[in-house]
Amino acid sequence: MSVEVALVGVPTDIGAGMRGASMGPQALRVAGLAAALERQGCRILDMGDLAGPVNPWQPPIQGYRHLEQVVAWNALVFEAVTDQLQAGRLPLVLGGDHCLGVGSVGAVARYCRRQGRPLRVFWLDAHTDFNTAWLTPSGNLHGMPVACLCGFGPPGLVDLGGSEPALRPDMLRLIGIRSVDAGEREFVHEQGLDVYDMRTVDERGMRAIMEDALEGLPGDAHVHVSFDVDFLDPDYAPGVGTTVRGGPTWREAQLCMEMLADTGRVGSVDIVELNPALDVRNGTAKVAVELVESLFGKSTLVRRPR
Ligand code: Z70
Ligand code: MN
Ligand code: MN
Ligand code: MN
Repeated sequence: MSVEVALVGVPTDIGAGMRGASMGPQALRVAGLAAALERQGCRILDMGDLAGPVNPWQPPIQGYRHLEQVVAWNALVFEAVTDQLQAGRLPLVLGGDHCLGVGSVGAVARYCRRQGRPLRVFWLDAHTDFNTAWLTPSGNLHGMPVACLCGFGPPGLVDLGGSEPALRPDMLRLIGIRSVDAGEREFVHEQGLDVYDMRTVDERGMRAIMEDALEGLPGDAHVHVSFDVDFLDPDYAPGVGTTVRGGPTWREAQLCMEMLADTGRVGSVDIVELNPALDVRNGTAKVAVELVESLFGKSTLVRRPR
């Protein structure tokens, strides 16, 4: 049995504070994403890129920048991801900025709810993306998708998949966190999000925190991985809009991906925030592809798997 992976390009930077993430889907393709997944035995169906509104590059209005355009893009993402899940394929969403997580994870959550399957979402990121209009320092919606998915955000985003919130906080595991705004931090605590920040990764190690984050994963669970490339240390991944020092090394990130792959439960993935305008010879895209290859089963194990 081979997995059929549908690449869904989402060339947008409307949710970000910097232009350029809209070039991410092509950079990932050029870096050899399809060939890497084929090496892991996947069948690839490239659906091309979705076409949404252009970036009007306006200041925020009442706490949100480009809300109308973010809603329009996410409606397209929601529909495209739903279509692929219903066709029995694994959607691999190529961003684009992280605001698309609202549509992507929202579609996965509704699909799992209807199938009666438990869902666990791994949010690999330097940021918690848990801002709201009243907490945000920037108005950028790529800093808000986790809050929107938990029911805190504007109409058009919180109700994309129906009237209930897409996620309960206990369905989320946030890994690699090291940049959280002051009000956002309080809200993360108030909502009880499961955050594996870099201090914890340093103290306990990637293996222990991933074991913890995977604990109790039901055998029939659907695992969604939302991989913000700024998760990585900028030494390895300079091509992102918001670099934050002190992230996982290449090898730590590989272990994280390998442990997710070992679950055999990965059913949908986002790769977001890659910004080719800030990259060096597409190197960050290549690192992202290497990590995704591990997420789909590439292993450096020589000893027999346990
Ligand atoms: C900040 C904000 C953010 C990504 C930056 C930054 C959010 N917390 N997310 N880059 N991927 O503006 O809300
Ligand atoms: Mn993010
Ligand atoms: Mn981030
Ligand atoms: Mn725990």
